[in-house]
Amino acid sequence: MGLFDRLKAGLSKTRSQITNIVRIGGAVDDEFFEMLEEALIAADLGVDLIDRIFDDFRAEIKRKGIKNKNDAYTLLKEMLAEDLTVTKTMGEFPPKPWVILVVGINGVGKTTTIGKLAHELRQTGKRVMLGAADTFRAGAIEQLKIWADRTGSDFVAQHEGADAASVAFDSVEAAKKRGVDVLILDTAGRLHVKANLMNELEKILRVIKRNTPHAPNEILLVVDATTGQNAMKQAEAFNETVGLTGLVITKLDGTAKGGIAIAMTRRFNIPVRKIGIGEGIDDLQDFDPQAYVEAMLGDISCQ
Ligand SMILES: Nc1nc2c(ncn2[C@@H]2O[C@H](COP(=O)(O)OP(=O)(O)OP(=O)(O)O)[C@@H](O)[C@H]2O)c(=O)[nH]1
Ligand SMILES: [Mg+2]
Repeated sequence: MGLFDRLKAGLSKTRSQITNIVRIGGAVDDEFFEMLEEALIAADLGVDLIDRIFDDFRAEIKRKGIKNKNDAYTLLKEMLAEDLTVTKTMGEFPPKPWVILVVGINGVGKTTTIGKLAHELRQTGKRVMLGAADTFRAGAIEQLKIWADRTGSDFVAQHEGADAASVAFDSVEAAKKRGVDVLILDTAGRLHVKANLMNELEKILRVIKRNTPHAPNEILLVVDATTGQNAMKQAEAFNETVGLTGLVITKLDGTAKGGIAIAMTRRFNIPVRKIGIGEGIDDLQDFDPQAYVEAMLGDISCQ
Protein backbone atom coordinates (compact mmCIF):
# COMPACT_ATOMS: atom_id res chain seq x y z
CA MET A 1 0.00 0.00 0.00
CA GLY A 2 1.20 3.51 -0.77
CA LEU A 3 1.44 6.00 2.05
CA PHE A 4 -1.66 7.86 0.98
CA ASP A 5 -3.62 4.63 0.73
CA ARG A 6 -2.64 3.86 4.29
CA LEU A 7 -3.97 7.20 5.44
CA LYS A 8 -7.17 6.47 3.57
CA ALA A 9 -7.38 3.02 5.08
CA GLY A 10 -6.87 4.57 8.50
CA LEU A 11 -9.77 6.89 8.02
CA SER A 12 -11.94 4.50 6.06
CA LYS A 13 -14.61 4.14 8.73
CA THR A 14 -15.46 7.82 8.64
CA ARG A 15 -15.28 7.88 4.89
CA SER A 16 -17.53 4.95 4.24
CA GLN A 17 -20.20 6.48 6.45
CA ILE A 18 -20.20 9.65 4.43
CA THR A 19 -19.76 7.90 1.11
CA ASN A 20 -22.95 5.97 1.74
CA ILE A 21 -24.81 9.17 2.43
CA VAL A 22 -23.72 10.88 -0.76
CA ARG A 23 -24.14 7.83 -2.95
CA ILE A 24 -27.89 8.20 -2.56
CA GLY A 25 -27.52 11.27 -4.80
CA GLY A 26 -30.22 13.74 -5.85
CA ALA A 27 -31.09 17.19 -4.63
CA VAL A 28 -29.84 18.75 -1.43
CA ASP A 29 -32.45 18.33 1.28
CA ASP A 30 -32.75 18.36 5.07
CA GLU A 31 -32.13 14.65 5.27
CA PHE A 32 -28.83 15.12 3.42
CA PHE A 33 -27.71 17.77 5.91
CA GLU A 34 -28.76 15.64 8.86
CA MET A 35 -26.89 12.61 7.61
CA LEU A 36 -23.74 14.61 6.91
CA GLU A 37 -24.00 16.14 10.36
CA GLU A 38 -24.30 12.71 11.92
CA ALA A 39 -21.25 11.51 10.04
CA LEU A 40 -19.25 14.50 11.21
CA ILE A 41 -20.37 13.90 14.79
CA ALA A 42 -19.12 10.33 14.41
CA ALA A 43 -15.85 11.79 13.14
CA ASP A 44 -15.73 13.77 16.37
CA LEU A 45 -15.86 17.30 15.15
CA GLY A 46 -17.90 18.37 18.14
CA VAL A 47 -21.50 19.53 18.02
CA ASP A 48 -20.84 23.26 18.49
CA LEU A 49 -18.27 23.33 15.74
CA ILE A 50 -20.49 21.34 13.40
CA ASP A 51 -23.32 23.83 13.97
CA ARG A 52 -21.04 26.66 12.94
CA ILE A 53 -19.65 24.76 9.96
CA PHE A 54 -23.16 23.97 8.76
CA ASP A 55 -24.36 27.54 9.15
CA ASP A 56 -21.52 28.61 6.85
CA PHE A 57 -22.08 25.63 4.58
CA ARG A 58 -25.79 26.33 4.11
CA ALA A 59 -25.09 30.01 3.46
CA GLU A 60 -22.49 29.15 0.82
CA ILE A 61 -24.81 26.66 -0.88
CA LYS A 62 -27.44 29.35 -1.12
CA ARG A 63 -25.00 32.00 -2.31
CA LYS A 64 -23.60 29.73 -5.02
CA GLY A 65 -27.02 28.39 -6.00
CA ILE A 66 -25.91 24.78 -5.50
CA LYS A 67 -28.70 22.26 -6.03
CA ASN A 68 -27.28 18.74 -6.03
CA LYS A 69 -25.61 16.68 -3.36
CA ASN A 70 -22.44 16.12 -5.30
CA ASP A 71 -21.64 19.82 -5.68
CA ALA A 72 -22.61 20.50 -2.08
CA TYR A 73 -20.36 17.70 -0.94
CA THR A 74 -17.42 19.07 -2.92
CA LEU A 75 -18.03 22.48 -1.40
CA LEU A 76 -18.04 21.07 2.13
CA LYS A 77 -14.69 19.39 1.51
CA GLU A 78 -13.22 22.63 0.20
CA MET A 79 -14.46 24.48 3.25
CA LEU A 80 -13.02 21.91 5.65
CA ALA A 81 -9.66 21.86 3.88
CA GLU A 82 -9.54 25.63 4.16
CA ASP A 83 -10.07 25.34 7.91
CA LEU A 84 -7.11 22.99 8.12
CA THR A 85 -4.78 25.30 6.28
CA VAL A 86 -3.04 27.31 8.95
CA THR A 87 -0.41 29.44 7.31
CA LYS A 88 2.45 29.17 9.81
CA THR A 89 5.03 26.76 8.44
CA MET A 90 7.63 24.69 10.20
CA GLY A 91 11.05 26.31 10.23
CA GLU A 92 14.02 25.43 8.13
CA PHE A 93 16.26 24.74 11.09
CA PRO A 94 18.53 27.77 10.74
CA PRO A 95 19.54 28.32 14.37
CA LYS A 96 21.40 25.34 15.77
CA PRO A 97 20.23 23.47 17.68
CA TRP A 98 16.64 23.53 16.51
CA VAL A 99 14.84 22.43 19.68
CA ILE A 100 11.56 20.54 19.60
CA LEU A 101 9.78 19.98 22.91
CA VAL A 102 7.21 17.19 22.81
CA VAL A 103 4.36 17.20 25.32
CA GLY A 104 1.08 15.41 25.96
CA ILE A 105 -0.83 13.13 28.28
CA ASN A 106 0.16 9.53 29.04
CA GLY A 107 0.36 6.99 26.27
CA VAL A 108 -0.64 9.20 23.33
CA GLY A 109 2.48 8.28 21.36
CA LYS A 110 5.01 11.00 22.24
CA THR A 111 8.08 8.77 22.38
CA THR A 112 7.11 6.81 19.28
CA THR A 113 6.48 10.04 17.37
CA ILE A 114 9.92 11.27 18.42
CA GLY A 115 11.47 8.08 17.09
CA LYS A 116 9.67 8.41 13.77
CA LEU A 117 10.52 12.11 13.50
CA ALA A 118 14.18 11.41 14.27
CA HIS A 119 14.18 8.81 11.51
CA GLU A 120 12.68 11.27 9.04
CA LEU A 121 15.19 13.99 9.94
CA ARG A 122 18.12 11.57 9.82
CA GLN A 123 17.09 10.56 6.31
CA THR A 124 17.41 14.17 5.21
CA GLY A 125 20.94 14.19 6.61
CA LYS A 126 20.32 16.08 9.83
CA ARG A 127 22.29 15.41 12.95
CA VAL A 128 19.66 14.61 15.56
CA MET A 129 19.80 14.32 19.32
CA LEU A 130 17.15 12.87 21.62
CA GLY A 131 16.94 14.15 25.20
CA ALA A 132 15.26 11.92 27.79
CA ALA A 133 13.38 14.46 29.89
CA ASP A 134 10.81 11.81 30.81
CA THR A 135 12.50 10.79 34.03
CA PHE A 136 9.22 9.72 35.60
CA ARG A 137 7.95 6.55 33.99
CA ALA A 138 9.91 3.35 34.53
CA GLY A 139 11.50 2.26 31.26
CA ALA A 140 10.96 5.59 29.53
CA ILE A 141 14.67 6.37 29.21
CA GLU A 142 15.45 2.94 27.79
CA GLN A 143 12.55 3.24 25.32
CA LEU A 144 13.92 6.51 23.96
CA LYS A 145 17.45 5.10 23.87
CA ILE A 146 16.25 2.30 21.60
CA TRP A 147 14.86 4.90 19.19
CA ALA A 148 18.13 6.83 19.33
CA ASP A 149 20.06 3.66 18.44
CA ARG A 150 17.62 2.70 15.70
CA THR A 151 17.81 6.10 14.05
CA GLY A 152 21.48 6.83 14.63
CA SER A 153 20.68 9.83 16.81
CA ASP A 154 22.74 11.22 19.68
CA PHE A 155 21.27 10.57 23.09
CA VAL A 156 21.32 12.44 26.40
CA ALA A 157 19.86 11.11 29.65
CA GLN A 158 20.35 11.11 33.39
CA HIS A 159 18.55 8.55 35.52
CA GLU A 160 15.00 7.67 36.51
CA GLY A 161 13.74 10.19 39.02
CA ALA A 162 16.18 12.93 37.96
CA ASP A 163 14.98 16.50 37.58
CA ALA A 164 13.47 16.75 34.10
CA ALA A 165 14.48 20.39 33.69
CA SER A 166 18.07 19.45 34.45
CA VAL A 167 18.01 16.84 31.68
CA ALA A 168 16.59 19.45 29.33
CA PHE A 169 19.44 21.78 30.25
CA ASP A 170 22.08 19.07 29.75
CA SER A 171 20.58 18.16 26.40
CA VAL A 172 20.61 21.71 25.07
CA GLU A 173 24.21 22.15 26.24
CA ALA A 174 25.30 18.89 24.64
CA ALA A 175 23.46 19.70 21.43
CA LYS A 176 25.29 23.01 21.17
CA LYS A 177 28.66 21.47 21.88
CA ARG A 178 28.24 18.71 19.32
CA GLY A 179 26.76 20.91 16.60
CA VAL A 180 23.49 19.01 16.52
CA ASP A 181 20.92 20.23 13.98
CA VAL A 182 17.78 19.14 15.77
CA LEU A 183 17.31 18.31 19.45
CA ILE A 184 14.07 16.57 20.35
CA LEU A 185 13.08 16.44 24.00
CA ASP A 186 10.82 13.71 25.28
CA THR A 187 8.74 14.54 28.36
CA ALA A 188 6.72 12.48 30.80
CA GLY A 189 3.07 11.93 30.02
CA ARG A 190 1.06 14.15 32.28
CA LEU A 191 -2.58 14.75 32.89
CA HIS A 192 -3.50 18.24 31.81
CA VAL A 193 -5.58 18.66 34.96
CA LYS A 194 -2.67 18.02 37.37
CA ALA A 195 -1.26 21.43 38.27
CA ASN A 196 2.06 20.20 39.73
CA LEU A 197 2.89 18.24 36.59
CA MET A 198 2.04 21.17 34.39
CA ASN A 199 4.28 23.34 36.56
CA GLU A 200 7.14 20.96 35.94
CA LEU A 201 6.65 21.47 32.23
CA GLU A 202 6.74 25.21 32.71
CA LYS A 203 10.05 24.80 34.50
CA ILE A 204 11.51 22.75 31.65
CA LEU A 205 10.47 25.50 29.26
CA ARG A 206 11.98 28.22 31.44
CA VAL A 207 15.30 26.42 31.70
CA ILE A 208 15.53 25.90 27.94
CA LYS A 209 14.66 29.52 27.21
CA ARG A 210 17.15 30.87 29.70
CA ASN A 211 19.88 28.72 28.19
CA THR A 212 19.02 29.31 24.53
CA PRO A 213 16.72 32.26 23.86
CA HIS A 214 15.70 31.07 20.38
CA ALA A 215 14.53 27.74 21.79
CA PRO A 216 12.35 25.80 21.91
CA ASN A 217 11.53 26.36 18.27
CA GLU A 218 8.63 23.97 18.32
CA ILE A 219 6.40 22.85 21.15
CA LEU A 220 4.44 19.94 19.80
CA LEU A 221 1.38 18.54 21.51
CA VAL A 222 0.79 14.89 20.70
CA VAL A 223 -2.82 13.79 20.87
CA ASP A 224 -4.35 10.38 20.33
CA ALA A 225 -7.10 10.61 17.72
CA THR A 226 -9.04 7.82 19.42
CA THR A 227 -9.66 9.95 22.52
CA GLY A 228 -11.96 12.23 20.56
CA GLN A 229 -13.22 15.43 22.10
CA ASN A 230 -11.09 15.20 25.26
CA ALA A 231 -8.19 16.16 23.00
CA MET A 232 -9.67 19.67 22.92
CA LYS A 233 -9.36 19.95 26.70
CA GLN A 234 -5.79 18.69 26.54
CA ALA A 235 -4.85 21.21 23.87
CA GLU A 236 -6.43 24.01 25.85
CA ALA A 237 -4.49 23.20 29.04
CA PHE A 238 -1.13 22.59 27.37
CA ASN A 239 -1.52 25.64 25.19
CA GLU A 240 -2.17 27.76 28.23
CA THR A 241 0.84 26.38 30.12
CA VAL A 242 3.52 26.21 27.44
CA GLY A 243 2.11 27.83 24.31
CA LEU A 244 1.86 25.21 21.57
CA THR A 245 3.28 25.74 18.08
CA GLY A 246 2.04 22.54 16.50
CA LEU A 247 -0.01 19.38 16.85
CA VAL A 248 0.71 15.76 16.10
CA ILE A 249 -2.30 13.50 15.81
CA THR A 250 -1.49 9.83 16.33
CA LYS A 251 -3.33 6.54 15.93
CA LEU A 252 -5.32 7.68 12.94
CA ASP A 253 -4.94 4.12 11.71
CA GLY A 254 -7.41 2.88 14.30
CA THR A 255 -10.25 5.34 14.40
CA ALA A 256 -13.12 7.05 12.61
CA LYS A 257 -12.40 10.20 14.61
CA GLY A 258 -10.31 12.07 12.06
CA GLY A 259 -12.46 15.13 12.68
CA ILE A 260 -10.48 16.28 15.69
CA ALA A 261 -7.81 17.59 13.32
CA ILE A 262 -10.35 20.04 11.98
CA ALA A 263 -11.81 20.84 15.39
CA MET A 264 -8.42 21.57 16.95
CA THR A 265 -6.98 23.57 14.07
CA ARG A 266 -10.06 25.72 13.87
CA ARG A 267 -10.29 26.27 17.61
CA PHE A 268 -6.63 27.00 18.41
CA ASN A 269 -5.27 28.12 15.04
CA ILE A 270 -2.31 25.82 15.56
CA PRO A 271 -1.17 23.73 12.59
CA VAL A 272 -1.14 19.95 12.51
CA ARG A 273 2.52 19.19 11.81
CA LYS A 274 2.42 15.43 11.51
CA ILE A 275 0.01 12.55 11.68
CA GLY A 276 0.74 9.08 13.02
CA ILE A 277 -0.79 6.18 11.13
CA GLY A 278 0.81 3.17 12.79
CA GLU A 279 3.48 1.95 15.18
CA GLY A 280 6.24 1.53 12.60
CA ILE A 281 9.19 3.83 12.01
CA ASP A 282 7.77 5.04 8.67
CA ASP A 283 4.25 5.60 9.94
CA LEU A 284 4.52 9.35 10.32
CA GLN A 285 3.31 11.69 7.62
CA ASP A 286 3.25 15.36 6.83
CA PHE A 287 -0.16 16.81 7.16
CA ASP A 288 -1.76 17.68 3.85
CA PRO A 289 -5.16 19.34 4.43
CA GLN A 290 -6.61 18.55 0.99
CA ALA A 291 -5.45 14.97 1.07
CA TYR A 292 -6.70 14.60 4.60
CA VAL A 293 -10.19 15.81 3.81
CA GLU A 294 -10.31 13.62 0.70
CA ALA A 295 -9.21 10.67 2.80
CA MET A 296 -11.79 11.49 5.45
CA LEU A 297 -14.74 12.27 3.23
CA GLY A 298 -13.91 10.34 0.10
CA ASP A 299 -13.71 11.42 -3.51
CA ILE A 300 -16.54 9.54 -5.13
CA SER A 301 -18.78 11.08 -7.71
CA CYS A 302 -22.47 10.80 -6.90
CA GLN A 303 -24.67 12.37 -9.55
N1 LIG B 1 -1.65 2.27 16.03
C1 LIG B 1 -0.81 3.23 16.41
N2 LIG B 1 -0.15 3.11 17.55
C2 LIG B 1 0.69 4.11 17.91
C3 LIG B 1 0.87 5.27 17.12
N3 LIG B 1 1.74 6.06 17.76
C4 LIG B 1 2.10 5.42 18.90
N4 LIG B 1 1.45 4.24 19.01
C5 LIG B 1 1.52 3.25 20.09
O1 LIG B 1 1.01 3.81 21.28
C6 LIG B 1 1.64 3.24 22.42
C7 LIG B 1 2.18 4.35 23.32
O2 LIG B 1 3.22 5.01 22.63
P1 LIG B 1 4.36 5.84 23.36
O3 LIG B 1 5.16 6.47 22.29
O4 LIG B 1 5.05 5.04 24.37
O5 LIG B 1 3.46 6.93 24.08
P2 LIG B 1 3.93 8.08 25.09
O6 LIG B 1 3.04 9.24 24.87
O7 LIG B 1 5.39 8.32 24.97
O8 LIG B 1 3.59 7.39 26.48
P3 LIG B 1 4.11 7.84 27.95
O9 LIG B 1 5.56 8.10 27.83
O10 LIG B 1 3.80 6.66 28.81
O11 LIG B 1 3.30 9.04 28.33
C8 LIG B 1 2.74 2.35 21.87
O12 LIG B 1 2.28 1.02 21.88
C9 LIG B 1 2.94 2.84 20.44
O13 LIG B 1 3.43 1.86 19.58
C10 LIG B 1 0.13 5.38 15.88
O14 LIG B 1 0.17 6.35 15.12
N5 LIG B 1 -0.69 4.33 15.58
MG1 LIG C 1 6.89 8.35 26.34
